[in-house]
Amino acid sequence: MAAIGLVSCGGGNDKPMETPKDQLVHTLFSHVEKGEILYGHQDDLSYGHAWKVEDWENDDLTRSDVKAVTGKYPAIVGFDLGGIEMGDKANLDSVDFGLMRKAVLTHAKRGGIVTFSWHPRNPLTGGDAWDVSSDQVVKSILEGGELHEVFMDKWLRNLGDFLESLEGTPVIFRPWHENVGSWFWWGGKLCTEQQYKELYRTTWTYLVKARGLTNLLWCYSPNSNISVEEYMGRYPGDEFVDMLGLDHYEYVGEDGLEEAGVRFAEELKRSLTYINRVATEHHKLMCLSETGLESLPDPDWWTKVLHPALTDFPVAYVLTWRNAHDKPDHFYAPWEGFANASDFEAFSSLDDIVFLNL
Ligand code: BMA
Repeated sequence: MAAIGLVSCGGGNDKPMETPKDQLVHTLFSHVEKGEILYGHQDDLSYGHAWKVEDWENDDLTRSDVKAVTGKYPAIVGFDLGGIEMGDKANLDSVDFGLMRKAVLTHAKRGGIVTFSWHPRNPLTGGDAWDVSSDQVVKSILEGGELHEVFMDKWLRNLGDFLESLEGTPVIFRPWHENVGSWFWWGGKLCTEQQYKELYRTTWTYLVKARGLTNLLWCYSPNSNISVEEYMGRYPGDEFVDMLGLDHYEYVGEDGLEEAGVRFAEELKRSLTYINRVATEHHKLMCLSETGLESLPDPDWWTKVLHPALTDFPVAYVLTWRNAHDKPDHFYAPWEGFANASDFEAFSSLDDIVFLNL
């Protein structure tokens, strides 16, 4: 296992000051150059399989399913901002935004890296991110739309306030994800390519230009099983994106576990091949922004399926999804006592895989 460390790239007086974002870009590229892949886990410090931080103000946030199994925290911890746009107290998975902020700062202080996804509500219908009952939602919040002001003055303002409260901590921000499939209201069939790009750019322009946030590393992360044309059809442009991501999961079908693993790896390699080509051409980082096999029925998934599928690509990080505290089968990393734990431990000890080494 390799160690993670922020690389200081401070220049002399003649060089412009590096922003927190630039420093994070350099840190990630330095791991990529060494052939290292950072491991990440969603919501790792807020809850895990059958436990949850409750009294967060008095909690030192040392509990982690990943640490319980490997002795190490993940290098990357993911958080979800869904609900921040409404000014909610807690996110869509009942994580208090106070706890989230504390966990972000705690993880960064330990030397780790943070990433944010965002499952915002549907502003037109009041439903959730998965409410695809109208294809007018994106249009309604863009300039000229009836909800544009609400989007700018409430939604993005609330989002900006939270991101600004992180004391300049650099974070990987990947809004409007899985945007080629049509399960979110900003998905492929729910808006035109042009509207999607405008949505992403409007978000970027507000946070970067109007709010002056220099700590956001922007990740564009479509879903998988799409062509490079579909992937790039909604690409917002080089100015707005620092990292090319991919959300890709393994699903077990009627043909069983082994075939599922083969399919997962084949499709992953196919997607990473073109993402690598585009990332090289556009000088961008790349990552596997979400992945996993729910409930981990494959005892060797980490070392026999995931790792071999990744090793040929300069992937900066791989993040497995959350271990829900209230849904016993909804987990993507092992927890103490789970059958697959020894393979995960072996994965965490591989030379090219980076966990947080305290
Ligand atoms: C999904 C599931 C949901 C969750 C959402 C946002 O993939 O895990 O239960 O609410 O992500 O975290």
